[in-house]
Amino acid sequence: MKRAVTGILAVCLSVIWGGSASAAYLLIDDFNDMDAMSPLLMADGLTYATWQTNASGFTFYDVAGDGSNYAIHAGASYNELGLLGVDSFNSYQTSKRLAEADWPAGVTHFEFLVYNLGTAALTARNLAVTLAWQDSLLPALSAGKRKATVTVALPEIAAGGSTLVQIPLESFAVYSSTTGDLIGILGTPNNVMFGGITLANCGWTDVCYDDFAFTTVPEPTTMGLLGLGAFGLFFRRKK
Ligand SMILES: [Ca+2]
Ligand SMILES: [Ca+2]
Repeated sequence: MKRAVTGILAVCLSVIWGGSASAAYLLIDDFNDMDAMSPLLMADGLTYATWQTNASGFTFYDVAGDGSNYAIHAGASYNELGLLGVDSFNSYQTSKRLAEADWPAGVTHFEFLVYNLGTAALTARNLAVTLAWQDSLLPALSAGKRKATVTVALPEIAAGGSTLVQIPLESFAVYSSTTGDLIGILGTPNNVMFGGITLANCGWTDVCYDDFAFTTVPEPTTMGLLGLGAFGLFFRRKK
């Protein structure tokens, strides 16, 4: 009986774990090559998506001080950092966009790191994150409705600290007057073609960004079940 119960628990654990074992991670850029190009996976195998600001230039910051980890610094006077340039979306060719075939299964979130490189705490503030999507797969939408913006509330970041921003892709579906039509589309990333990223109001002194990626974040309910299952095994062992 005990073995049977343990076995059932193990099966439950493996089934639950199986759901999150498909964790996906699609790196857009870690900036460690100090190159303005993104290592974004493209349908044609080329990696020439470029980062740009709405003013000229940005720098790469040596986060660790030993050349092992660089981040991108949009500059204190700039207010927009973009990959492929969401606002000039039409000027880019289809081949430069992440294609449907490149999406790893199970992606749920868009994430990136924010570093505070300064000697004072970075006060909490809002950051506008825009993702854009390939137009031909969204035929019903006009040009102004191919992108969606989420306002992220950054917490206070201690001097020298960092924070990981994780935005559920589904939250991009709930947006303003111009992108409401995207409801139901952005939550199914396997069916759309990714077109670009823009961070607005991001140009602060001593603030850098790193590790832009699409990833899988287990749902709280899954984590709760995992914890429950682990507790069950622990409890049985003690008996
Ligand atoms: Ca890095
Ligand atoms: Ca790069």
